[in-house]
Amino acid sequence: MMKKYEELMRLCLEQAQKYRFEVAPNPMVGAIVYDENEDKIISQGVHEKYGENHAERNAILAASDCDFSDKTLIVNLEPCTHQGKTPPCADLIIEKGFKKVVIGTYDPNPLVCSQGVMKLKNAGIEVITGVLEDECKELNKVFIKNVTKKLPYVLVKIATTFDSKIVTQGGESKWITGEASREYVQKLRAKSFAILSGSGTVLADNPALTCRIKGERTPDRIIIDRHGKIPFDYQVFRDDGARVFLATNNLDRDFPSNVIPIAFANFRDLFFKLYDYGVYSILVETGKTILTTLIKQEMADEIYKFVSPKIFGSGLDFVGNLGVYKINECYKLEFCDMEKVEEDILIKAKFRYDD
Ligand code: AOF
Ligand code: ZN
Repeated sequence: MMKKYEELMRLCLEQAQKYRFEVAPNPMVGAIVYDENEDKIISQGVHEKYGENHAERNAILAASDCDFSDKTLIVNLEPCTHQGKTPPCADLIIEKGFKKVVIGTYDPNPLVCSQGVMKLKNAGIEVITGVLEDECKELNKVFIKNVTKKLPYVLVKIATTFDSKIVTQGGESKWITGEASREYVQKLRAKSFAILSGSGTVLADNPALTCRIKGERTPDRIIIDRHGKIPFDYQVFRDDGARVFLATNNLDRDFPSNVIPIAFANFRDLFFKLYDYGVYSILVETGKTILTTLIKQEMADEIYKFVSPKIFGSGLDFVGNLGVYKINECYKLEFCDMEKVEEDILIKAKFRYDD
């Protein structure tokens, strides 16, 4: 039966992820009412919009006159117990008399936080947790950060040579990785609320920092330009419907209407402010200076390092001086995944500041 639950859980995740931007900062959730005796999906429900019905409620509504007493509910996130913008799902599940509930991962929301599982169990419902847990956590990693820290999830993308260089000693950086890796980055952009870059990169390359995949949303842009060095006719300031957050302490000028200036003390301060603007996740695409500061200030959550099969020898390293003298002073990561992207390798790792 576990294989079946995993298959159905995968289906929940597939449906849920379609509403990434609509539901934020709430989680992406999908639910299925399943008949184990008949091996049949009775109905499916998804959380489609922030403030509206949760997935469990939609799945139950879609199975209107069903007898739930021998049915199983599959859901990728623990059912809620709190009265939020919608009534508690756990109560509805109990009221409908479900036999079994299969859950992907616990809800880290302090208002829920394992109370959902407890409530269902206390009502005599069989509860199975941790089905496809890693995948369920991965899908909602932005929500997990948002609800526990009130900060955006920060993913750093970096493209380096085999010896971790990002520029040759002659100043060249195009292109280090292959076309497939660069296409992969476009997909990352499509999933991000905003892309962050700094004045060094913008002045050197004049990038557009848009998502070039047709039909995908254009992410907002965050430009770090403390002293206001970038002229407003640079591509990043183009009015293409995306918001442009200009992190600067040079506020004594006129800004184009699509540009929102933000004064900031450090990255934590900036990210709290951006979170209030609805920037729930950030893809960082910068050079060495910003990355070094982000790591030092413990603000990067994850890194995607594209490694090309090239060696420069000399040149610019992707990260600078972090003040590490002893091995036990180093910054720690946890490797999460690795894949071949045509000629390159992509390494995915999460920062572990608490270890
Ligand atoms: C969702 N969708 O399908 C589930 C959620 O303000 P509310 O009532 O929408 O409650 C939001 C919280 O409910 C959310 O932070 C999460 O903890 C929990 N579960 N939320 O938006 C869902 N199952
Ligand atoms: Zn709920």
